Amino acid sequence: MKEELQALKEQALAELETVASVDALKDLRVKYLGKKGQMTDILRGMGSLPAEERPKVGQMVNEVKKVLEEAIAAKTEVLEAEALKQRLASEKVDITLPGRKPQCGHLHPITLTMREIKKIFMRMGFEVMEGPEIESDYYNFEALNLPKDHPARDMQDTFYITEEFLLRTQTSPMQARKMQASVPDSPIRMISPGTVYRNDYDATHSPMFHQVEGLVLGKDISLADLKGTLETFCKEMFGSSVSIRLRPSYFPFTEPSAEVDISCVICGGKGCRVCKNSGWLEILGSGMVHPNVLRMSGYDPDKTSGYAFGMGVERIAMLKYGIDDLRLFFENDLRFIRQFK
Ligand code: 2NM
Repeated sequence: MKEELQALKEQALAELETVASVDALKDLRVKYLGKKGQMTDILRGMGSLPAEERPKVGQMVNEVKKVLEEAIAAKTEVLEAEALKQRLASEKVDITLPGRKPQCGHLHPITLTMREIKKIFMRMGFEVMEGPEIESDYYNFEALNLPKDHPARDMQDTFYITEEFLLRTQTSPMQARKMQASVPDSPIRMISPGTVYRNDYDATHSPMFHQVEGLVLGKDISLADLKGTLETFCKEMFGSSVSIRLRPSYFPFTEPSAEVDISCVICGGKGCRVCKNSGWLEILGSGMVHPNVLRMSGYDPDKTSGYAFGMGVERIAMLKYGIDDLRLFFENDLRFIRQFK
């Protein structure tokens, strides 16, 4: 048995000399010292030795194991150092290369347009008030003089959550809230920007879109104030060379009502595809606040008058940036979105 151990040791050490890689070294370790290795085979024979021989042989087994472990460890160190040296010689890091630029996000064109609209009105002294997107039937319709049989209240056009609650179809409910929260007949000059929802989807309608609505109330506020303020807004938004015109219209919450058009920003009013050869673009709805709306929110139409208006942010952005399909805003194609950095 002693001879067997001696032979095993010599054979292992000889083989170790020829090993050239860390992987081969691992194999060698398994072959001699592993659970199913040659050392284990020899140990199995211990049982047949006379009792007095066993401690001596046991001691020798431990010595051989120790010698082999140490030799393998030493060789591992040598091979690893060699491998590292080779890698350092072949791998080159060019520390003069410029760093990678971090990808930086930016605001969505609708957010940019929304901010610009808000800024213009803030400069004119308007306060900005936001409200809930889930509204009651009362604030979204009833308080704004939309009768029960009005087509906008149809299930086909409005997303109802329950019979009483819905996704707001306009931001004006916030204005009814503001009137009701104010001391009756105190002046108001506000805009309410935000997201609104209507059951509609094509190149010019999205079920989710954005609006800015405005309300100005006070003593002797007239249609002249409406026209002057909205003309200033349009010139700030689209350039000082645009002119505006008011066209009679109808809204349930205003009387009289008017559409505000701007001279076409594409052709300058000569007529083109975008303005359908009319020279004008519809940009806003507006009007003098209906007496019923004032009364329902605690204002006295004999003491207070005022105007209101509303605009679609997507439409403004489309005209400002020359975009012909509104769906582009919400498809999140980065090739489109990245143009508005
Ligand atoms: C529009 C057009 C005309 C409007 C009315 C009101 C309120 F609250 F005073 F009744 N807010 N906004 C209004 C008027 C909105 O959007 C096309």
